[in-house]
Amino acid sequence: MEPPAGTDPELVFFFDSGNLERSGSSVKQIASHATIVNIDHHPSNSRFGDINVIDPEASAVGQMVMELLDHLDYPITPTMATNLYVALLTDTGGFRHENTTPRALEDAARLARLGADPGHIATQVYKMRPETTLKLSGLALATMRIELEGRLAWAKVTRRMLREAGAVMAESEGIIDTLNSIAGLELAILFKEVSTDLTKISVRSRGGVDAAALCATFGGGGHIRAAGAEIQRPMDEAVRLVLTAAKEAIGAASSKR
Ligand SMILES: [Mn+2]
Repeated sequence: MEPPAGTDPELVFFFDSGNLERSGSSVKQIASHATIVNIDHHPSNSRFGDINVIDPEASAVGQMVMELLDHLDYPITPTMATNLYVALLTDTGGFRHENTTPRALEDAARLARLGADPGHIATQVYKMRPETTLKLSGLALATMRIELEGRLAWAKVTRRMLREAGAVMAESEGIIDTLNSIAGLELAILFKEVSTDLTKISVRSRGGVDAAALCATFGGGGHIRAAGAEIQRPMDEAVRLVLTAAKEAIGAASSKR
């Protein structure tokens, strides 16, 4: 985020930013002499502000902003309600993640009463994909393989598919979640061919496997349920290496149970 040119603010608010590094170098420079208010819900927040308001119980920072506005007796306009609703919707994965608490749903209902339109917002957020994205998704899902009696699913995105769909690699982002929607699945892996000798992987785990630990073996990282890595190998080699490690990890996780 760039500050407006020619400004030298004395007070800077940070929202949803676990650390100062995430906000870019120009902000950091301003922050070196401004007063910083750090409002966030990441438990790992580095508390870089002069004032730190951290609430790991909040599903979205938008909820913390609502509390702040209430505290200051500041009315929430329909535009503000719309933006705050987007924060709640997206941070709960469309009210599907484990952080979809009663409080999140109550706050969403309140924002809807204040003028946020849930149907319209969902359309704007989730139903605006270009058709090239769906074409790419179709080509990639056609390569899907299911192994270990349905516990492991994987698929590939190649540069050839990008050309065929008229898409760019960034459009492959949602494919891993489609793979991860299979009933009974424990581990989903998507292989992305970035170049002849660079393959990226996205991993999702719903079972006992730590996705971050699996990706760490290949120099990557992330969270227990969602992680990734960049592997300096051609696609086919990366597939072989990662699948071997993934099957071992699934085996080790199930023997622990
Ligand atoms: Mn957030």
